[in-house]
Amino acid sequence: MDNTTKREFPSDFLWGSASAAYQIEGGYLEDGKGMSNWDAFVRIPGKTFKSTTGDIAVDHYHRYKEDIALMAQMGLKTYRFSVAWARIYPNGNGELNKKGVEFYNNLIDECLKYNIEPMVTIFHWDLPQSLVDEYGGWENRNIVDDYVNYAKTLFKEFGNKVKYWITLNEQNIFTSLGWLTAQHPPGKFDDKKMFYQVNHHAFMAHAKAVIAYREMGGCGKIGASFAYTPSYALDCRPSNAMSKYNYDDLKNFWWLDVYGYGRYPKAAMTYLKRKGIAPEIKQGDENILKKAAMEIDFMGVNYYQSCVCEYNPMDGVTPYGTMNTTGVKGSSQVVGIPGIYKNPANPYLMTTDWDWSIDPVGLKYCCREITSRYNLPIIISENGLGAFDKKETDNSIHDDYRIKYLEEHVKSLGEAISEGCEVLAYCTWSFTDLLSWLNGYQKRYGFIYVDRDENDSAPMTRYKKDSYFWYKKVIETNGKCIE
Ligand code: BGP
Repeated sequence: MDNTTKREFPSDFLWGSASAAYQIEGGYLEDGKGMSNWDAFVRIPGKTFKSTTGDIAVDHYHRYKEDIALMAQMGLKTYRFSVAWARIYPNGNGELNKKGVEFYNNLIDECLKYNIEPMVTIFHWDLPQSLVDEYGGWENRNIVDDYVNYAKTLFKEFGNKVKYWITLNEQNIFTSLGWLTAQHPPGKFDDKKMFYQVNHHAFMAHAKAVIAYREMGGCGKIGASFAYTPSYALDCRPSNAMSKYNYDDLKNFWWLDVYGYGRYPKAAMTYLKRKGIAPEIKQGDENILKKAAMEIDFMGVNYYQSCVCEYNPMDGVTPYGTMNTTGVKGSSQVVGIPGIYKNPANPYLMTTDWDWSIDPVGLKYCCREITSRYNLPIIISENGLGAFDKKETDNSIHDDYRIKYLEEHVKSLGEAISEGCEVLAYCTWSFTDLLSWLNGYQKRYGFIYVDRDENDSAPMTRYKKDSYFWYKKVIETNGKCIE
């Protein structure tokens, strides 16, 4: 707590890096893969930066061996990737696509060949479009059975080789952007009632998959990954302190408490009931959520930034402010819920070109909160800096800003560990550059520069950035080099 303790990472600490199928694979209709909701969404004019798609992405589908060899050279201990549901079940349910299973078997084997622990995300936002056409996807409770069937297929096919499973990636983000702000599929605006209902379906899908994993004898580790944006009250004015409390109940604990305790936060639920937007919960659901909460092995955290909470008057800002998807600093607007909270900028923190605050302490804050509140081990499943990178004429990429960002966050994580948090893994976002959902290819996160831009005919050659060599050293010394 006093920051004087030595930062030590456990000897079996998993230094890793993460990706998601839609953002990296490409091959969007190859070898029997079906269309996903994202394949359909990006074709609607104006939805993504310069109309970018993941049709080819960074061609990992064909270059995974090259990418994993680069990971091995670096000494990476774990590679977190997601499975594209529509490669396994092109229609979401029904007939299994053997070619899809084969691809992921090859990918997993390639990791294992180099002693890289595969960490598999079951759902990272790309939903088979057939399920949307058939019954509305996550809006219909039928999704729970189809998701569980798909998850069980993965456990059966890969369960003997994969020891780390992430059920859902950032349920809070894909539902918020999908049903409140219309920025992700299905592109619905302000459908609050449906937003909470969709979330309840997703919680049930997560919970039933966790229970199924155990029933199938799975002895690896399983949990969900949450996009955790911890909050600080603007000042000690009681109304601002209370706005932080409300923000946490509505924006953080609404998800974390269900994963960790199997129940919704009471004040938030009371508020939703009063507004008539609480989800329909069937008899027996609560027991299932509670059972799954007892069975999860870790809390997955995707951490990028913290936020500030201030009281927001009834005629104040809404959740629908402009988001910066261009990299033009200062182009995002303050958002909030009228009468509850708003999130002004933090005057003590610098921001990225996409207006995300840079706050290494926030990472420790997340770990401490999870440890105190849920007493669960933690996997940092994403953390990284999106930036414009420049490839020099000699093909070097000097991303010292990324090194600085990651170094400060790793230090903070080390402090969390020395203060009693059990952290199993740290995955940076991302290993190679890849598609940023709404920001095209210019917002880069990787250790490996991929020579492509918004133009699909680019060569896609891989180049090591300076941060590649930095992370290699961090892994080699188990974090000691940054003391
Ligand atoms: C997380 C997602 C990732 C990734 C990352 C960076 O929310 O899980 O898939 O995209 O954020 O976000 P962005 O690409 O918007 O900068």
